[in-house]
Amino acid sequence: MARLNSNLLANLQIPRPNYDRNLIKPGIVHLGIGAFHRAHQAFYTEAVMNNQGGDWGIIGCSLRSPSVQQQLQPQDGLYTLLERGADNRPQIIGAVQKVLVGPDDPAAIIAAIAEPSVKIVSLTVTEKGYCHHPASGELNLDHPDIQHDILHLDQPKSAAGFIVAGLRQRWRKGLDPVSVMSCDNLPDNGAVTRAVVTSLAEAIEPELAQWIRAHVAFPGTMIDRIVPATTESDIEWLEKEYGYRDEGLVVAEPFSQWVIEDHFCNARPAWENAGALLVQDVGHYETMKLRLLNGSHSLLAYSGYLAGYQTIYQVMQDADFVALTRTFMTSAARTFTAPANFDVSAYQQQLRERFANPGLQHKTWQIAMDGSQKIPQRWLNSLRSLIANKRDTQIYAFALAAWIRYVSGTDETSQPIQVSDPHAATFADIWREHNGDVLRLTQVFFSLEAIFAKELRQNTAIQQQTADWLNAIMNWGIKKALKDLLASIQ
Ligand code: CS2
Repeated sequence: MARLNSNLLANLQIPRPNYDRNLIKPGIVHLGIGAFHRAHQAFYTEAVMNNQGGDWGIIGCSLRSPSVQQQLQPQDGLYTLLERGADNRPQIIGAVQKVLVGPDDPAAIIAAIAEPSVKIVSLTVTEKGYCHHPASGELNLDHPDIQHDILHLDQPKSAAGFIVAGLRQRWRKGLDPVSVMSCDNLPDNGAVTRAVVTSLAEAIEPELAQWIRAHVAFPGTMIDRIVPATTESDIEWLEKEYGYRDEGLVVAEPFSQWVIEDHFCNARPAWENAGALLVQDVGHYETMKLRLLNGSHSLLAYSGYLAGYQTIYQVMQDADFVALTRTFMTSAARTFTAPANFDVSAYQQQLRERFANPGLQHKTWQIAMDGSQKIPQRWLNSLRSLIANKRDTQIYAFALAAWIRYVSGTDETSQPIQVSDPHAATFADIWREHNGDVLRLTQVFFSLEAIFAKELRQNTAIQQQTADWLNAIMNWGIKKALKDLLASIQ
């Protein structure tokens, strides 16, 4: 079966780049070229180049594994973005010009950032890729990758290290600064990125840090599109329907949203012409999305997995879980100010419909990953606000109980759960040590400073409530505990 590449393009009966890929220069270096970036920022950038051209080629960088390079290099950087909703809509994206792999050739990534035509460095490196303390937003100077980068900035490992090294080259060469744009699901992602980059620069070369503070912009963004990991059966489906093989296939829902703080220190693509919203302040959008969409996602991931559901679609076929989602969203919506003129109930309804998209095989296990990095902004900030306003916190206690139960590493049929989290070993230790005493176990979880802010570490009432739900889940199973929760809230 023919593999996707430039020569094959002319024979395909599906939308494809209408600009000359050989003529464009790189304008963006993207760190963390996973499926999410390829379905989101690359898709918007592609639309800009299709409509009005411009030198916005993307140099994609993987900071860990060479797999995306292996997928895209033989395909000349081309890949299919397949939207799955009421119908299937494939499109070939041409914006990615090259994929570099950090561990293989760190100097190439630094040199790419220092290319005169490059104007933006963007990132999707996941929450833990910032090497920061989630509670304070500050760089964790003890992180092994950061320690390494302080000593060997010419061969960085961390995202911040690559950015500082690239900016240092631009600064030394007297080039314009580039804007550094985070596209990760973190509150105030622009400010977090600025903090980690400038702190690392400060630890290496204070004058460089000063230049960065004075000249580099760190726009914040809110990004949204559900992009499950591609499966072999997706690739086979495309092969059967369209007659070519694409190892770099990306599957996404039709919906996408991008809100960007209009604060750039260098040129940017006219993403607003491709549907992005350029605003002065993304904060309200970001909080709303993190607490409603991602908050529900994590809740459904832990509780749904325990109930035996593999995908979010399956979870949403269970009426009790739909009721759980609705109740959770009502509670979360009490904790933030919505963006001006925004219909939050319509947004919630739309989220439930998006979760129920039968075309997406979005695994509960995938979303359950890295809970320690996600829970603070998805649940705990809302929970603190509910506590401060003396509102009902049951649903958050239930959510936390489901998470604690999940990270025990064993499911309700005694099968192992592969817990993927930087703190997985600590969670296993806590379970081993306190298995017989649920309240004590819960208290020890709440004492983890990397996850729980002081107010929650000291709040015995919420710990007791969580322990009660954990007991319920352990004694009766998640489905019965959920019925009780719904009965107690209604
Ligand atoms: C998900 C997100 O994996 C997860 O944790 O909650 O990736 C989610 O699908 C995106 O943020 C949607 O925009």
